[in-house]
Amino acid sequence: MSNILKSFQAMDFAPRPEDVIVAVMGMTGSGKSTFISQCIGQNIGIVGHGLQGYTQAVDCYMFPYSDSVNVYLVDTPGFDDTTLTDSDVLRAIAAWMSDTYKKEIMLNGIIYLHRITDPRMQGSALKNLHIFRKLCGTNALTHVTLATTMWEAVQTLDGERRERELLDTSDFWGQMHQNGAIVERHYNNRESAMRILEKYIGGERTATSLQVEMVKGKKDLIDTEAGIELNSEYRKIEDKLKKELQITSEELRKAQQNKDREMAAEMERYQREVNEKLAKVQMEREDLKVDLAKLLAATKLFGTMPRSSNRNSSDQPSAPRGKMRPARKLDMLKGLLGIGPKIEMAEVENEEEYRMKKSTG
Ligand SMILES: Nc1nc2c(ncn2[C@@H]2O[C@H](COP(=O)(O)OP(=O)(O)OP(=O)(O)O)[C@@H](O)[C@H]2O)c(=O)[nH]1
Ligand SMILES: [Mg+2]
Repeated sequence: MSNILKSFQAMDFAPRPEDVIVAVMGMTGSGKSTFISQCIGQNIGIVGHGLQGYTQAVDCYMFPYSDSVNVYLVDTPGFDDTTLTDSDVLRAIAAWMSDTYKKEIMLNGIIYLHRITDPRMQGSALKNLHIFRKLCGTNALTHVTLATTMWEAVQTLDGERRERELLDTSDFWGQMHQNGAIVERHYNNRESAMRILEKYIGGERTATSLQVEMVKGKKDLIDTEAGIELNSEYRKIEDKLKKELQITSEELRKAQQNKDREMAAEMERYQREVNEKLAKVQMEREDLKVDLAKLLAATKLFGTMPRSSNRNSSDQPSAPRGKMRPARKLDMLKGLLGIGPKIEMAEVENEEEYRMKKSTG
């Protein structure tokens, strides 16, 4: 494994003009690290198991492709990571991309992986794709490969139908494909991985929109196209939380008026919870307000902070007869607003896992 360069260090990263640099992106669990291991041809211990995001930083792996060409593969965390915030992920990717661009090192290709087992493209799958699209920009699209993984885990007909939907929907892969992105199927073995990768050997390099915006345009991350996209996701969450606070305040007022102390206490507890969530979202948005210098200084080359999870389940007291239990009322409110503890099919690998995850809460 001596010729594999892990944990990118800017000073060690000096690819020659003939070397090939390819970034691998996509949702958590889409198979990015697996793809990289397959290209390298050995298990380098970077593949995850289970639903938790595994790759926590931007790492670069090198392997000699021939006597004259080394290939550098850049592993990235997904935007839906369970441990990192989306801001952390964008900051880490922006830091890597901008630092290399500053040194005039560009990318030969970007491979975006997507699980064909995901029955629907929504929620975090769509968010990932939208941020990816903005991060690339139109110019880099001719250097992009959109590849589906996990074909052996679907019925071929289902896979083909989903692939057609990806291509036929402009907002999914349609527009990117029309603008030059190549579409491939990855069959989970080295031969397939190398077939996808080899297109970039001997090819030209390109810059992504994010690199140009941060380095040449001297924009803060929040003002880049990718930053704007992520910021708008944060705004949507913030709006929902604020609406939730409004409704909860009204419920609290009613409970106080009716001298329903139990309900009032529950509403107050819930308000605190929502306020904490709101503060967290606002902090994550603040994290995007960085320029290149601050970003590189703060991340000290891709340091990322774990996200604190704050999901306590509390025992619910029983309610007097004829009254709706506070917990049920809360669930109803959350349901109305669409912010309950929801598990999306697109976030798990298959239906069995979905059912398991649902039944364990
Ligand atoms: N059946 C099948 N399993 C795959 C394939 N690619 C990856 N996996 C499995 O899917 C799981 C996640 O793969 P990873 O390569 O860690 O995914 P990742 O995209 O790097 O995930 P993060 O690091 O969390 O962002 C692992 O258990 C892999 O063995 C594939 O093409 N087919
Ligand atoms: Mg990984």
